[in-house]
Amino acid sequence: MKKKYLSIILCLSMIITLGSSGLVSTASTVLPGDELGGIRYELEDGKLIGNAQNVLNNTSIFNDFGGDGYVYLGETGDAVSLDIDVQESGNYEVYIVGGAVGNGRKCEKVYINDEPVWLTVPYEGDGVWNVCTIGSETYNGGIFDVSPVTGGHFFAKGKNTVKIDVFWGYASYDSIILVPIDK
Ligand SMILES: [Ca+2]
Repeated sequence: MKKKYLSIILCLSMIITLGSSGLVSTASTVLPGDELGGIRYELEDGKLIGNAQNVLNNTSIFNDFGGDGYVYLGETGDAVSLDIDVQESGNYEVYIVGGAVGNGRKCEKVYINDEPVWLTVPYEGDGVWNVCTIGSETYNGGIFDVSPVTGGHFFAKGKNTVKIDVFWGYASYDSIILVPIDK
């Protein structure tokens, strides 16, 4: 009886050891956008709207991502809205880590505290993240593009909301990165 009890304890401690070693290996990954030195917020923590989907702990398309996964937005009506906690009020450059699925670049509407801007995601193959700038509508050689807003975007200390709303869709979104602009 006592022997059986001991083997259960041993079994449980092995499971705990395996679980914690798994966590350590994912935390050390260098991700696209880390070079900006900004503050990263994970889109999979946001509120999903329409048929938006969380893709969690799944490396079948993207083999790396921040946090627990990313959000896939398919068609019009799909959106993700993320409340972010900003420690210091001020102006920030905003980047969104996204990857188009299927051929062709994608473009979505983004709202920063209800201020509308645009986002374009270049297509460089399935499973490739791009660190995308957001901004106002512009055209480069007749192709829709965005021009970053001069001076960045103002964020108040505390709760702010960033929403990505499908315009073209069929794209995945991993993280939002805020880079403070020197005053
Ligand atoms: Ca993520």
